[in-house]
Amino acid sequence: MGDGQNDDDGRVGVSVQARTMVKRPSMYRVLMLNDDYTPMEFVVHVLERIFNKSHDEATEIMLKVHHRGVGVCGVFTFEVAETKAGQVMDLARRNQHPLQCTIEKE
Ligand code: TYC
Repeated sequence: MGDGQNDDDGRVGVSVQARTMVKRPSMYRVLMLNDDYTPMEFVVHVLERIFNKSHDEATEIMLKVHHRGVGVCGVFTFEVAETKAGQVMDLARRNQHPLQCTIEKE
């Protein structure tokens, strides 16, 4: 104890791990892809339900994806991004829509 690097047994590495633990986590964009078949209202519903968007925000994002091919639904830590992308794909599959969602490191 004392210098933050050596514990009572004289082993090193404690401060290295402590530094790792306080780093900000990498962030990941959840992207939604356009397709010709998924109804616009379904995409808006997904954005409201899974990404907590207002109806106006959800409509804006949906139209952006519709016109440009891809759009950002939100930015999250890895596990949250993966979970939300999975929830989108599950909901789409259960409703027999081909809607696709992926994640990408910021
Ligand atoms: N292009 C679809 C249509 O015209 C609507 C749509 C928007 C689909 C966004 C997917 O991620 C999407 N019905």
